[in-house]
Amino acid sequence: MRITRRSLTAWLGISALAACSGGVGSPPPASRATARPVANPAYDAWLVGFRQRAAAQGIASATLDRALRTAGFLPDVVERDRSQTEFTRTLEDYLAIAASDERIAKGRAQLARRQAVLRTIEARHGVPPEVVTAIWGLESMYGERRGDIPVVASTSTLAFDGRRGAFFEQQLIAALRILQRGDVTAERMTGSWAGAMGHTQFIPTSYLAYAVDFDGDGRADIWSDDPTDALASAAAYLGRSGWQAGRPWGMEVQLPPGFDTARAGRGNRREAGAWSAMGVRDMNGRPLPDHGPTAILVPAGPGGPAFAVFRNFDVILRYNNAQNYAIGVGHLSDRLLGRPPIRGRFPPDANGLTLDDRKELQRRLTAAGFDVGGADGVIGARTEAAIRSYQKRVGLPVTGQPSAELLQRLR
Ligand SMILES: [Ca+2]
Repeated sequence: MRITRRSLTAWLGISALAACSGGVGSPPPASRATARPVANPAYDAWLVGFRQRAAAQGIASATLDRALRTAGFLPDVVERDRSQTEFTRTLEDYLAIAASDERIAKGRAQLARRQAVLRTIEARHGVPPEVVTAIWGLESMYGERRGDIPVVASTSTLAFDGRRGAFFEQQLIAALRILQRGDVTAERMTGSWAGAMGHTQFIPTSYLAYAVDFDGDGRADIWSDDPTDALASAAAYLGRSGWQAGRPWGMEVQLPPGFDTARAGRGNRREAGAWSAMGVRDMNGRPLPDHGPTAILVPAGPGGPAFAVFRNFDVILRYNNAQNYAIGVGHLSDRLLGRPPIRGRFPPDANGLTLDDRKELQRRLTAAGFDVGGADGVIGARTEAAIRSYQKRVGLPVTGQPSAELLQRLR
């Protein structure tokens, strides 16, 4: 069943981070507007046919009648779907968001607050508190951004729209099965524009496959304010995907001079000892620990940070099949435990600017009166708009693009 989640993220081309955390580049659309359906005769006609297909798959007409009260064509969901596909970020930008000061601080507070239940979850599913908390942090900012769009509406809109119609019709059928079981009402069954639900953003098929009732009230409730069932469900997902208890996801490493990066990549696994024999070391200069078959990743190319990844890295990818996401979860989980930031230096970006340069550019734009929405070093829509305003004011060609010359001019 995990294939459905993989399909979703492969289709998104990014992690759920961009899909649900907002503020990562494009201005977030007003969710209230998104949730307001508009009349669409073609959608209504599609629903007639869908009702027959749902009935053939065992969905009772009473279930359909109740659920479809929350349905409706959502043009903004289609808009999000179209704009999402080309959206990618470098690992450096991704980590600046995924392991931001805010996400680390909030995660540490949640980890401390929920230590007891997270330990109980670990005892049952083998996944440690910091990893479950990191997934929670990336998926919904610890429950702050669970999504308020009725899932029957979002999945039916995307099933009707048809670009990924078969996939979303499968999600819609799964959502109806959840409703038919009585786990939640259609009104409470809300999620992101793409139908990812609750604290840990399960799509409906993932819910059917992995959601657990951990607090024992008889329902796997991933929608409630209390995250217990959602956190246990994420742990169950990883546990059943092969998580190895007591093992790390991976670690930052140092490569020897002249390391052939053709040897990097998940397809090239070796024993830790073989990498150590080539001169790969941990960040303290020691040989690599043995956690089974190990791959070396060099996501920013030669000269950038390098990582050794173990079996549990692949398990995180089963949750969300994007390399940046898996490194983000692993690194955030390390930071939640108080471990250090990534020490390797990312090379300058395509504009010739380092992260420090980009932060300085944002600080100087802010000081000059152009709001960038926080100097996190990530050049998003607000920073680009600020650059355009600045360029217009000082009489430069209006490109919205950061550059070394622009930074120099601001100094
Ligand atoms: Ca429960």
